[in-house]
Amino acid sequence: MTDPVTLTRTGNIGLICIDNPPVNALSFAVRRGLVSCITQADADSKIDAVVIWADGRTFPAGADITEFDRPPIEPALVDVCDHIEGCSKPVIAALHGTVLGGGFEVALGSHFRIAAPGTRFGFPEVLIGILPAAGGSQRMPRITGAGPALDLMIKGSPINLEKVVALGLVDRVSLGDLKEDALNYAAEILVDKIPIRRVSERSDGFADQAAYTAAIEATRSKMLAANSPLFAPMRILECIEAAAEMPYPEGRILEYEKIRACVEHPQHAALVHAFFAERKSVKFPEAGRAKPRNLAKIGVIGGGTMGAGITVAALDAGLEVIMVERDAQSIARGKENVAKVYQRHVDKGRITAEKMDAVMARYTPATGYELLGDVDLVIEAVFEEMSVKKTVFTALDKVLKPGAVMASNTSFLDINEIASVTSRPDDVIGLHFFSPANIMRLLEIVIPDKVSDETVATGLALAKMMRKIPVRSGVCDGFIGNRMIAKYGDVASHLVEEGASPYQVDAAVREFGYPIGPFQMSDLAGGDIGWAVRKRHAKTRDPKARYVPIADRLCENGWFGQKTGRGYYIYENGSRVGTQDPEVLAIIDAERARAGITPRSFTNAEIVDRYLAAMINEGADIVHEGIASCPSDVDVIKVYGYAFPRFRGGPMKYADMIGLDKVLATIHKMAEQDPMFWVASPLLVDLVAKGKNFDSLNKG
Ligand code: 3H9
Repeated sequence: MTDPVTLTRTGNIGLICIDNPPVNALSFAVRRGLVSCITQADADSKIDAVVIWADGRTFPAGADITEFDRPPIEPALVDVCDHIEGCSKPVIAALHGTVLGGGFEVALGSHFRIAAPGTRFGFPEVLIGILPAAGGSQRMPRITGAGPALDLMIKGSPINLEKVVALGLVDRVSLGDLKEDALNYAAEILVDKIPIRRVSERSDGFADQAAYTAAIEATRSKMLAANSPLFAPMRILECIEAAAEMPYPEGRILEYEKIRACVEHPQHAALVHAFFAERKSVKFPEAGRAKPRNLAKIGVIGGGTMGAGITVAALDAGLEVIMVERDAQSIARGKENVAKVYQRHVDKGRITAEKMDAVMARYTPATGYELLGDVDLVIEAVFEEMSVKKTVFTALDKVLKPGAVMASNTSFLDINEIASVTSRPDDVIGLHFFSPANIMRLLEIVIPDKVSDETVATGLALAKMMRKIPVRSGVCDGFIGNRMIAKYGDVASHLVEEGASPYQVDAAVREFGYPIGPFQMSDLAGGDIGWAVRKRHAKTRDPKARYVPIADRLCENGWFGQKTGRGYYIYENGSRVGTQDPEVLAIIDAERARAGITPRSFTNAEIVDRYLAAMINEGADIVHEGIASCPSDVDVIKVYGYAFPRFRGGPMKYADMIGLDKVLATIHKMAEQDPMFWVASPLLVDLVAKGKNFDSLNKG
């Protein structure tokens, strides 16, 4: 294996090059190489200054996350950064790409920093439940004070070069070739005899002690008020607070203690799982077998909330869009829906009016299919009814050019049946967006039986252009996400029928980490949507299956949730925050009496166990049937489309963490009460019997 870190010499400047694709992560070999090269450069009398530079697309994007579940190997990254800082000769970090986490810490361990335009900087450790622990939490506030360090480390989102320069974290911007400019900068430092500046010895960030303390206290109060369940952010705050209170060597020890606590916390393992799950889900087998078709111009059928959201996502991706609606009035509304999004950007100063005009110039409204002859792909987002979809696809089949991809945004319906009305089922695919489609990152790519690899690869390419997180799903009622929600939604209604109030169920689910509970969600989405689905299923529903009609009673009253001012909650004067409704509780009581149920009390833990067991069991069946490629795909869908708390990794990861036997025990116990609803997934039974977990199916 070639060494990923090398030292060469140009005149009297040593050039340390890191070469560890794809993102130059600071693996053991890179850390060892950095220490060794700095030691050599320090001892080499022909070298007077050192540049650290990285080959490829970026300066190190952080510690190597794949090493986190292995025993630590020396040198630790914190020692590497200290070793760099301890070098007796000026060390200049030459930065480009995404300077993140440990990579940023290597840069802060260096004495001077030069960066290429477009470089992004950040401390995303919090997103995997840890903190910058290679001295970063101690060094950054020494330059910037507490506020910017708290902001960067607690949010975890990157910032651009201009901001980093303004904060004093980068000394110079390279306007030409970065490597050459860094070597010249090193030479200049030597000629001008600029003294070495070690960040750990600086204290300019503490100059305004009152401002430092105020920033810490303001953030602490905000965090306490928000009552976030996340463990790492408060540890980050404690480290930054300590930076001003103790010398660097002591702060470094405290930083180590805090990261140990983070690493041992279950949120870390769950978040690392989520990180790799997201990256695994995009790897479709079809993409290795076929190339995507060209995508420049697309059609969107429907200008409602969904169609307009998809249109905005496509315009944002740089595509031309033709939106088709059935008549002048509908298309006018569709256009307004699209324009509204950009107008809001203009009003908030995010884009200029000229930029809005330029984007809208790529948008064409239409009331017929005539203009669709040369589009590369069409996404249908019309009313969720098979006959309507079939009419649209039959019409599209007549006008689209050969090779145009025909996508349906259906969230439940059988795409094989939709494809069957066309002469080209190999071009038909499901692209299930989530509302609002221009914001939500999840995209379920649904694979019908006859679809070609090329069509799937094109769907994936569209997802990439739109910066979506695509997940592969087979065809079944509701695909992965909505099929699961149907199950645990039923459990929520069972719980209410048996004695919990919708308000308690919502509170228990929020306590678990969801932003809102299932009944709040129903009110937000509109109770009529679920009602339509239930009516559709009524014909095929087994009369022996348990059915709770409470939601129907609410809908019969026209209580569809927020949009009607009333659902499970009352929304006074257009408020988006609901209050409890005694009339809803009375309806529930009446339905319990009708069903002959004597209500009993539930603990929140009992509610969550049952709710999650149904979700996990359905997820297991979905994997077992091959609808999802692996359990981690189910996790990605739930986290990105259904607000499952990311810090718990997703339902399948959560099941692994609490123990599959425990989940199975809940299912068996519930089956005693309702054996028709609670059928343990064969996959779950098999894994428990073999002492394995869901993660064992994620490999490969
Ligand atoms: C840290 O630094 C802790 C320190 O404070 C010290 C503590 C002691 N490690 O995302 P992509 C892989 S914590 C290992 O598709 P992009 C990734 O899995 C770390 N592997 O590309 C994928 O592999 P594959 C702080 C990593 O262009 C491939 O690289 N840093 C790492 O869309 C391409 O990734 C972070 O959290 C890693 N650190 O985005 C940064 N990063 O091809 C995390 C990536 O096999 N990374 N890989 O699927 C990112 O945010 C994005 O990957 C990045 C590139 C923006 C860099």
